[in-house]
Amino acid sequence: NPALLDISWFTESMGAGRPVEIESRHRLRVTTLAPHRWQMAPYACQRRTPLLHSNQPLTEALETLAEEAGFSGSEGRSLAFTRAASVLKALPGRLSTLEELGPLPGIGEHSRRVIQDVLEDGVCAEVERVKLSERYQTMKLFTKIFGVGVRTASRWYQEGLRTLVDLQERGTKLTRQQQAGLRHYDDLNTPVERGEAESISRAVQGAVQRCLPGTSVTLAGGFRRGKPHGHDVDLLLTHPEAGREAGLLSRVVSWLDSQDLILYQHSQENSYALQEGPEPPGGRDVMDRFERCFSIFRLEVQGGPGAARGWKAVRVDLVVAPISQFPFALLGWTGSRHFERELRRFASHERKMVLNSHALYDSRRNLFLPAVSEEEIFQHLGLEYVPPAQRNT
Ligand code: DCT
Ligand code: MG
Repeated sequence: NPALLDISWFTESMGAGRPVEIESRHRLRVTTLAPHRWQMAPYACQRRTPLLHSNQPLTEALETLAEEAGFSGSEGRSLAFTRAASVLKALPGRLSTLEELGPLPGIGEHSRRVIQDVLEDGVCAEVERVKLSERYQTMKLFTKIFGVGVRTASRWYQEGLRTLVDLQERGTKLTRQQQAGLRHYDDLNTPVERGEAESISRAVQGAVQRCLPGTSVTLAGGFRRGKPHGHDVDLLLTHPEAGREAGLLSRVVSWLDSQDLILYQHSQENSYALQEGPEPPGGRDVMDRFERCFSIFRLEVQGGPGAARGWKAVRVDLVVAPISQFPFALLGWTGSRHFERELRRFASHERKMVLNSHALYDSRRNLFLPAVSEEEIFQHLGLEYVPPAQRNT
């Protein structure tokens, strides 16, 4: 029963908006784009990537290798696998042979081999080996501790540590953050449900209304992209009158703390000044310089893993953005991580602009480009607007 599906967004970059025929539930035949079936814009921020896609086993395999490469400090290799996975996520149908891919951008030789293995055998031996390796498993275990990154996990592995018990028994020096991460390890590695995120958002809403009425609280991160669950709750705070947000965060956190809603928190001050110039905030692990609170909330629950004690620990990030930077903060904190990386790469390589979560700077004209909405930022970049639900790259 052939039906027509509009994929104009998909072939946009090729200057064509052509329909394809659906032959069966999974097979798409592009009638006018021979010889290979699919074409795709080169940057992930030029594509629409929904949450659900048809190539899960392939993207899982590639993302395992991306993660493994990241654990080994091979950022370039990690990025190559992430890029390949991102392309597959944007395909409008299930891939059944490697040939159908054609010369799609961003899928290298190694990724093609992995895809071929999974298509032919259902699994890729290299991926299975990685998943079983002691190093990968240990790195995964350690990096899931709040406050532990690849470098620390790698050092512990080199020192012969293999389990969470090892960390405790050998008296490994832990930061206050890591101690909290270890104490709440199981809870923090249990997915946060959307309802739980909304409930935390309401609690924060209540707190800001007490401290500074008019402040808005926006649920960003994966939940804004439509994910049903996530690893944390990302909340952006802003006030419509410039400057009023100063000092807000500490008052909000104190109040939440007084209500026994906070199990752990540490805050960082705003260290961003536009006068500093257009460079993206420095430091490998520094995403932006907003005033920010990294916290663990004590969320009352009725069912689920924490039901017996009546509460569950949940990671929450509170970020305060001045109103003039809010659209940039919202865009930056909505993700996905790869979508953000691609936006910045597009801005820099294609437009000679510097984009971060604070501002957009045009290096050719030497000026900042203000925006009051995400849409306006896309316009400045000359990109078609991609709604949050389509940023799941
Ligand atoms: N982000 C980014 N670069 C980073 C880290 C984060 O651009 N190095 C952005 C993208 C998403 C947002 O910040 C929130 O980060 P996470 O909570 O890690 O991502 P998420 O998509 O919300 O994932 P999850 O659903 O697991 O929380
Ligand atoms: Mg998140």
